[in-house]
Amino acid sequence: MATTANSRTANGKFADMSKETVEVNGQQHMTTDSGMKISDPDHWLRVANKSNTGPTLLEDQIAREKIMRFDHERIPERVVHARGTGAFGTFKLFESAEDVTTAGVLTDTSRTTPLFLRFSTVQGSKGSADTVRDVRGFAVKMYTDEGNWDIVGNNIPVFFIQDAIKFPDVIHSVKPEPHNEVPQGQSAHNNFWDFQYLHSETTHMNQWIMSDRAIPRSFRMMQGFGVNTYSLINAQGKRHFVKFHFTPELGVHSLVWDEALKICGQDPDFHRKDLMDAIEAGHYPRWKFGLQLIPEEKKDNFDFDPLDATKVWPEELVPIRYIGELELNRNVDEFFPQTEQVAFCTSHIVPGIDFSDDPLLQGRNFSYFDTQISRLGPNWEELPINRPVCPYLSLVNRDGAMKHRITKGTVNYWPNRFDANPPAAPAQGGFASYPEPQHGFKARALSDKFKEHYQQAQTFYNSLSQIEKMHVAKAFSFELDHCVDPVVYKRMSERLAAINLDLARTVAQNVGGDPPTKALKENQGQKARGLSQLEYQPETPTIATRRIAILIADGFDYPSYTTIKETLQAHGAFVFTIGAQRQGVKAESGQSVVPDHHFSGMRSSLFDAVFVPGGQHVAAALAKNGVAKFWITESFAHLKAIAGINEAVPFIERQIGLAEVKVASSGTAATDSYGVVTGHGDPAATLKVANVGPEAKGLAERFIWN
Ligand code: HDE
Repeated sequence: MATTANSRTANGKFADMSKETVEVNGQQHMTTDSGMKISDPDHWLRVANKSNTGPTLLEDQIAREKIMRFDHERIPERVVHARGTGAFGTFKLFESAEDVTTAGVLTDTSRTTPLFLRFSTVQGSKGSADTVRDVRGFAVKMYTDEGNWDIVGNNIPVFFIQDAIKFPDVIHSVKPEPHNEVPQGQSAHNNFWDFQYLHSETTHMNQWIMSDRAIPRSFRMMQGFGVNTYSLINAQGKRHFVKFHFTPELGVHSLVWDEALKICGQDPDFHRKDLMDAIEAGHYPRWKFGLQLIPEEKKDNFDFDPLDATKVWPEELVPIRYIGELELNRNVDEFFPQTEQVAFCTSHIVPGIDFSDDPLLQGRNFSYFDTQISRLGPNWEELPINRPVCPYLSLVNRDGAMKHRITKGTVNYWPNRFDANPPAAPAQGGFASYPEPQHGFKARALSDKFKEHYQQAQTFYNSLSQIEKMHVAKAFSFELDHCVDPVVYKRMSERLAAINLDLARTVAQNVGGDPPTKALKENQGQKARGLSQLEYQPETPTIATRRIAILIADGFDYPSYTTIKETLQAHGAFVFTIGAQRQGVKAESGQSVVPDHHFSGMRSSLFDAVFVPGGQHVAAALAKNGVAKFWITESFAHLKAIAGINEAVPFIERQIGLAEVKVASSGTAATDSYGVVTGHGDPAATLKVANVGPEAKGLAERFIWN
């Protein structure tokens, strides 16, 4: 991916935070928090008797401060989305949406708006693994000229429940069970599936989370959705309902389940490292930003309610209008004050944007504001990561724990005799709520269209490719297998007959349910665009940032090793050499290469592809190493690109063990069979077949299955 000039330097948020930023630079002496220089940080003050074994003195203010600060380092983790990572970036419009909104951030194409984006998983605690099966959070804070605008979205466009009052129930059901705090970061347990069965409104969402969307290959390769319905208001006061979309330039790609499970143990930080490494290397991830718009008067024209967050707005009916681009281009300097203390609020909007009566959004607007108080205290909006970059001043919101800002002047109320800090009229940029007429009576009720729960779940399933459908069946089978209460797995597998009878029967068979014989709801086979992730392929497939392992052993062929490595690196791939030890490995022609990792330190699951260069003794040497052999077998099972040259070819063929992959054992041709690219002679010819390059087809396209 090309790295364009971006606004790193012009980013107003960096200038803002720099006021609070200090650096560990080796020059400045260490001090206490009150600024006094410390001469001995290693010993607690004590009575020095003959052998220096006297009592420790509580009077040591330096030691007390250090221990006391350590004792209080923790703050409550987020009650959901505790595990996450973030980065800074920018938002640029390429088309003004002034026909539907007055918001500067969506109309002024000359602006570069700074932002912070935090990705997360939902269920696990702060120290859980990145690659669990879960929804991913996609929370964007834009520091606009009119105040902060937060889109607190997910990588799945729908949600489990329709009414915010059910949120504590759905989250309790998925979190570790109350009696034993088991399992961590997993939905595969009785309580979750019990809740899902008892709330048929979750049926659509649980199709999505059992699909490959819930095990992304990278945060950079997922979509982001605002999920809830907001409003846009234009200069004439006209309202459109809106859903926000972020579509990744790299396409949408997932792990396979076996990989995801293994990576949880092999590298629990896999996703956060992937994001940081790409940004560090200058491969800035980008997303197109789009709007789906429904004019207010057309709200009732659909067979679903556009304010129901368990439904998508089918793109055939409401196309996405892409108007901007989001780019992430800088890692955080320190995790806690930035990623941990960033606090999002669905209620943070700017003039030109407003809410809707989406009952989930209304509850969220209360919850996010409230939760920040227990996590960060009442002055959380003053923290450097949270404060706006535009001028801001609240005359009345004062005091409270950890007040930071100093507001000069003699009045703290409005109106005041000085007319100090008057409100802004809408024409001066003041926010005015959309004057929606209201009539009715109080009731605990949702509209009738909210009662239909299966149609879009069927459409989602019908729209998947065969492979994706198979993954859904396997995911349900895994999850319900982990439920030990027959009530749970029996009735949940039966419920699947409301989606697809074959799916229900397969899952019931696998998990011990009673295979249903009749559909619970007839499936008419309706499909829709934008649901199968295979539709989201990059316009230009790229190998940049893909992790490629090169396996070597004594006697490897140096020229083919270097040709392959250099070509891949020239196209931005992250290449790692793996050998028996991190000690010099001798090439046939005498050169010595120190591998980046040794075989016991890494596993194939952590890489996207593997190459084995040729060499007289390489096959025999690798064949003696169990990890090297399994590397190839496992890579093939995980549908990864595998390539080998000359003497490496029979080694690869043997590990795969399938006759039909026997592709290039004779002649000089280079061939690609089932993603296994093998060649004889010239390594460049093999790379050509693998089609490594900006226009790459072969190797890069292999990744669509991952
Ligand atoms: Fe959240 N959610 N949520 N949520 N959510 C939180 O706020 C809540 C929902 C989402 O990176 C909490 O600051 C309620 C939908 C993300 O810091 C809390 C309801 C969507 C993040 C909260 C929902 C989300 C949160 C916990 C049902 C997708 C992480 C910590 C009405 C559109 C933000 C915090 C970050 C976090 C409440 C449903 C996404 C408790 C009551 C739907 C990405 O306020």
